[in-house]
Amino acid sequence: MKVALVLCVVLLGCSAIPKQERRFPDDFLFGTATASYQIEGGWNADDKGESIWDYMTHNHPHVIKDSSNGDIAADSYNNYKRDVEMMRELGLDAYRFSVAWSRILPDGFSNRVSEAGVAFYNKYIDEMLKYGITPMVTLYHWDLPQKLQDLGGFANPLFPEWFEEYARVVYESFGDRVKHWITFNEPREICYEGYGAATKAPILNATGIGNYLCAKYLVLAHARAYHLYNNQYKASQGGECGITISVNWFESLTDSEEDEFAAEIRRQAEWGQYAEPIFSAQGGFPKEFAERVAQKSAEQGYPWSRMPDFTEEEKQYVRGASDFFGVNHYTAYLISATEHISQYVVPSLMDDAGVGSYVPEEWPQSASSWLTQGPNSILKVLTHLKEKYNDPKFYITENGWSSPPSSGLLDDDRIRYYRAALENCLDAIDAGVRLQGYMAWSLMDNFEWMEGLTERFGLYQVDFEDPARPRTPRKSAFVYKQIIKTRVIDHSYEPDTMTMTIDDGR
Ligand code: PNW
Repeated sequence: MKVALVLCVVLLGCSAIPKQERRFPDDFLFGTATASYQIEGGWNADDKGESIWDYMTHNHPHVIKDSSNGDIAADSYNNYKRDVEMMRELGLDAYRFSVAWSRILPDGFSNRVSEAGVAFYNKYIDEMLKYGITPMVTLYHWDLPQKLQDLGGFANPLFPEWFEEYARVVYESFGDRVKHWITFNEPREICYEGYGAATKAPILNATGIGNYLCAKYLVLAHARAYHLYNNQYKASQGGECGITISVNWFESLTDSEEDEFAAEIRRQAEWGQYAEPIFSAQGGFPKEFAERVAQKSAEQGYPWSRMPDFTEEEKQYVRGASDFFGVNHYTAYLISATEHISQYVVPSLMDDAGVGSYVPEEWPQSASSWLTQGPNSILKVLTHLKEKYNDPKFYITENGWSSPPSSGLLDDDRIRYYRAALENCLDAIDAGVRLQGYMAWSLMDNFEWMEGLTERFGLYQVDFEDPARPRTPRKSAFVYKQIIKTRVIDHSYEPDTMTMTIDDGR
C-alpha cells in the first residue's frame, strides 16, 4: 500500500507541471489590505465623529498593550499619495481599504454627511484609479460611531436599518468608481471579541449573550446592504457586493468520530454562525451548534436560547445574499472532544462549544500569540468551503504574518509564510476553487488593535517615532512584487537590491 502510494506520488510529480512554473491567471487580482482606524490617523480631523476605538483608547488607554492608539497611526490621512506610490512600486492590481463610518457620518446617522470625509476618500480612490489600481472597499472594519454604540450598537434590532442608510451614502458617493464592496470585515472579531469578550472595542464582555445578538443583527445588516446594492445600484454601477469572514482552519486531532464532530462544532461556533445563514442552502444558524446553545441555555435556566433564531422570512432574505465569499485566513488549530479542554466562563461561546484545541509545537510561531503556520491551511479552508457552500466565488481578503518591532527589514519568516500561502492558492485553483484574488495583510505596519504597535504585519515598515511616518520596503515587498510581476512563485528569488522602483510606467 505504502509503496503504491509513493510510486503514485512520484509519477504524478513527474507528469504534473513543475510547481515552479505554475502561473496565476492574468486576471487574478493581487493586492494588499488595510483598515481605516489602523492606518488613517486624523481621528478628529475636520468634522469626523468619535468611533468606539477613539472612545476606548482615550478612556481606557491601558487596555492597549503599549497604551498607544490610532490618533495618528500611519497618518494615511496626510500620506495617501505615498500609500498609492507604494501600491505602484509593488505593481498591485487591487487595494483593499475601509471607510470610517464616523468620517462620513459624524453622528452615525445619514442626517449629516461630512463633505471633508467624502473628499478624503475621493482623493484616495482617484489617486489609485489614476494608476490603474482597482479599489476594493470595506464598509465596516470595526470603527463604529460611538453614538451608535451608546444605543446598543450591533445588539440593537434597528442596527440593520442604520447600516443600510450608511451603505446608501457610501454607494452614492463612490459607487461610480468602486466596483468591489465588502460589507463587514470579520463578524467573529466584531461579535465574539467585541460583545462576547473584552478583546476588541467596545469591550462589552457580555459573554454567551451579546455575541449571539450581535451575530443576528450583523447578518441582517449585511443582507440589507447587499439587497440595497443589488436592487438600486448594481444595474447602473455594475459592481459586486460580498462579506469577509475570518476562516481559520479547525481540524480534528484524531480521526475518531468524536473529534471529527468536535472540530465541526468549533467551525460552526467560529465562522459557521456567519457563513451558514448567507451561503448554505437551508439558511439560518448552523444546526448542531444552535442545538447545543439552546440545550445549555435551558439547563442554565434561561427562558429562551441565548442564540436568537431567525424567522423564516429573515432566513429567506439572508440566504444567497452575497456575490462572493471573502476569506481572511491566518492560522490553524487541532480540535479534540476530550483533550486540551480549558475551563471557560459560563455562559460563553467557548463553553457552549465545549471542545479542546491544540497547536503542535513544530508549527512556526509569529509574533502574535494566536498566529502559527499550520500545514496547507488555506488549501484546506478553500476546498472545505467550496464543498460546503456549493462552489462560491472567493477572494482571500487578508492573509499575513507578524514580526516584533525590532525585527527590521529582513523578514524571511514572512516570505516563507506568503510563499506557502500562495502555493496553496495555486493548489486551490488547480482543484477547481473559484479564487479570484489575494490581498496580503498588510501594505504597511499599522495599529494592531489591542496589541498597539507591538506587532508588525507590513510589507513596508513604518517608523512611528518620526512625525512624517516614513515607510521603507521590507524584503517581503520585493518578493511579493516579483510574484505579481511574473505570476509565478520562484522560491529561489532573492532581491539584488533593497531600493524600490516603479516599473511599467504605472
Ligand atoms: C484581522 N484570530 O484580525 C483583522 O481584519 C485586521 O484588522 C488585523 O490587523 C489582522 O487580522 C491581524 O491581526 C484578526 O484570532 C484577529 O484568528 C484575530 C484573528 C484573526 C484575524
